[in-house]
Amino acid sequence: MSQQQPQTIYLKDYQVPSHLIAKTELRFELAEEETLVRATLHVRRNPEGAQARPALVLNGHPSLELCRLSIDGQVLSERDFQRTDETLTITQVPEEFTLECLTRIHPETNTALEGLYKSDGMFCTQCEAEGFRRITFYPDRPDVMSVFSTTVVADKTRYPILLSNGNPVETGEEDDGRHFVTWDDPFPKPAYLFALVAGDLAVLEDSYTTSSGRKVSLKIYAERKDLDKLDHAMASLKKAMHWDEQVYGREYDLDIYMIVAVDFFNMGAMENKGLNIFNTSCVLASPKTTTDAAFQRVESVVAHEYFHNWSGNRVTCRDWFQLSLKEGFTVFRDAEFSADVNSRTVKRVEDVTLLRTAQFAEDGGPMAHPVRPDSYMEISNFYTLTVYEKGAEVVRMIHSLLGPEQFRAGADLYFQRHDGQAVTTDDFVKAMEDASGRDLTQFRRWYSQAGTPNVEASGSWDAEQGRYRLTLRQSTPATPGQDEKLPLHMPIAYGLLDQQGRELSAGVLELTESEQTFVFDNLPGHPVPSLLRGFSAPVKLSFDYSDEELMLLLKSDTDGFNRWDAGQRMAVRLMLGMIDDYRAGRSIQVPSLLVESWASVLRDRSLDPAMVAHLLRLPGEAYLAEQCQTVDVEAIHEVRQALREQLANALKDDWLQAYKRSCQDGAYTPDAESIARRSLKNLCLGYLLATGEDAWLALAEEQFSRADNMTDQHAALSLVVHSSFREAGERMLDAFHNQWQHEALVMNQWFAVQASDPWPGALERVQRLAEHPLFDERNPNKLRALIAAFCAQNPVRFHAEDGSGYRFLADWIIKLNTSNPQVASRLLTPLTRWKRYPDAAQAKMKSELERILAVDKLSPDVYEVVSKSLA
Ligand code: B3K
Ligand code: ZN
Repeated sequence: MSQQQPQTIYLKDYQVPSHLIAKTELRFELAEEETLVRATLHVRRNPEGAQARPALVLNGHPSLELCRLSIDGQVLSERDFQRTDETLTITQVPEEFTLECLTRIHPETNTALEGLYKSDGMFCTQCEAEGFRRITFYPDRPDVMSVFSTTVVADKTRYPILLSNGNPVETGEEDDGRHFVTWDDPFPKPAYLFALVAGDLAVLEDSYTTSSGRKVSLKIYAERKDLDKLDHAMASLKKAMHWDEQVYGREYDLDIYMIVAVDFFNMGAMENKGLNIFNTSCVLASPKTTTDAAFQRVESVVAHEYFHNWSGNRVTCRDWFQLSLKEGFTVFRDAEFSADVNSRTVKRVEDVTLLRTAQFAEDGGPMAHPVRPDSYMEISNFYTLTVYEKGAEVVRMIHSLLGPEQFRAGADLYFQRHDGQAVTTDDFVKAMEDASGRDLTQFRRWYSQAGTPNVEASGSWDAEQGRYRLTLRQSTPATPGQDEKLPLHMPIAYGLLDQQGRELSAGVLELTESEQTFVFDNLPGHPVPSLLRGFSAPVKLSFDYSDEELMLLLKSDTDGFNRWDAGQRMAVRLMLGMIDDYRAGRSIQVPSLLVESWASVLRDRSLDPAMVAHLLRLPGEAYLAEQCQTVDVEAIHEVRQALREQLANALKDDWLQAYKRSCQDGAYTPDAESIARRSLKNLCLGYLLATGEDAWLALAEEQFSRADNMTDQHAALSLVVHSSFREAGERMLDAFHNQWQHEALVMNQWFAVQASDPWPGALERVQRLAEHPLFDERNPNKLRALIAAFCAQNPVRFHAEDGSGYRFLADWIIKLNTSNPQVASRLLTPLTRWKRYPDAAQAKMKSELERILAVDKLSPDVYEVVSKSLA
């Protein structure tokens, strides 16, 4: 190894901070070549700290240039403090004092996009988790909460808009063409919620009157060219504010709520107090440039960041091991919001698909960790599907166990008890227990135990007594560092159906033991169990259903989610059989059962169109891969393609009719019903194209050129580009490029469609596109559109036999390791799964990981993921 190993931080080593900062005053002088930051900290010893005369240890970063340091006005000399790469220590400090620190920083060259940096000429910040230490020396930990006052000074022409957290309290001009604004945030907050923006921005303004009658000014800022794409975000924000009042009784607390859209951003968005900063991809939306999926993402991310104002900001995390305290809870809140304002079943199907595909894979891989991890090297690596999505499932299970009223009482108690505090997931569970009187001791294991539990269900029928016995057995596979697993407390929502599909009984079973049998009496006949309704626990549930039973559930279950799941179970089972046939060199035949059930869904006019598109979508390649012991990427791809083709041909007329039925007149709207129609229509178009017949190409071309919205245009583009109509695909790509080359977000789609094209030649094309003038390797959205789309959404080409895909990714990781370690480490995911592939592929993937590990000056982000993957 060519570098020092980064330190591992453990939850068990947590200690309260030695000092508290009552007030933080900041003054930023922003300029093109450098930025000066003057920080005035009002410090006092923490009476609850472990030591009587503790040294003051501040976090820092090698990029900080320390210009001056003083205590109570006395300038310190170099002998008075010690500096390392990561810290600044002052050994002798009074009980209470004012520390003044002047630093010089360089946002203009900051490519890591952490701390203060520039995005397209505007200054902005990203401080969570540990970005504030790149701005000034500070106790950069979430349990140090301080009141901030921030003055921003910059050239008035270039940066007319100067923003920070809280309310603007003073503005003024200096004689040299600069101006300033001072912002005061009255709510104490940790440094990770600090934000600053300076730029020449346009704004959409509106207002919202809270339930208690306070008027809040709402402002969404973006570059002038994007001002016409902010209405959807504004409408979403108002909906979210109203929903949180209705469902959680939570009102907004400042006079102003701001969102700023920036193009260079490592993640989706950030909930800084009163000043959210968003990736443009999560805030801009207009019918012509934005797909339905992106419209819905804007709505849910705007809501998510808004909900953080209570679950995250008013009540924050004690330390970063508690990240799911705010993220799991807030994802649960935003999912319920989306379910309430759109289609509940569709939302659940989408979320569970993500969980079962990507989170289950994470839980079964080398980076598996509990919802509350107990150690990390680099916290940025723990903004994971486990912390977010599984964390939300854990909160959902508490909701199921307590019921809505007691859950609400628990949430009220949590917010009231901990307002203004930095707390733990345990405090959250305790509030739920205290409000409901329920004992959640065993339930807490969900926070500390990693891995996806298996639940095996089996039933036995006693006809004489009319008795059905349902036995559930649970076990959780070992994960890195956790060999022994204990039984979990899980709610299993269920229903029993009779052979005609009528519901006999329904409820929630509580599974707490390794094995438990539940007895149902007085039944008229052998029931068909519908288990884990609504996906009531994040587990893999198996039950030996017959084909007929699955058909029955697909047709009649009252639980929409389980209807969909019955179809998926049937398709997965048949496809796994076909994959075996393919590998054994046998011809692959579509089982008539699948054609019949697909036909019955397609022809059933009584079904909610919102569900039909989901019911008719074959399980994705990544989900199928999850079901295989060893992943044969090619077999999975070929079988899925062959099945699509055969379903396409067998049901051609039905696809066409459903396509026609789903075309709608009138202006585009992003409501759930219209979205469902477009989704069904485009699913049908995909099947029609899969027949390979020219007539359907003409239909797709017409849809492409006449579409008045991006959903239909993009669907036609990607379906044709990924189809056997190669020349037509090229023509469409050119047309799309010419039409949209000035819209950055639309061009991301253009890159992604090509990167995910499963036909041969994709890698060469991606390599060429990396030289395209619109590609910018400093912009994470572009990296995701091209590099991540190829490596994570194009399995057949990424896993090319010659290892070229692996080499390509490793080259990019090595390059990005220096410029943007957070993004580098995220892109790594597909390589970390090497143990799931056949031996030859394994060896090639592993050797690329080893090549990365040998690189000089590996960032902690990349080092942690690579070293754990190789362990
Ligand atoms: N809290 C931020 C995520 C910050 C990620 C830092 N690496 C966005 C969110 O989850 O709402
Ligand atoms: Zn969040």
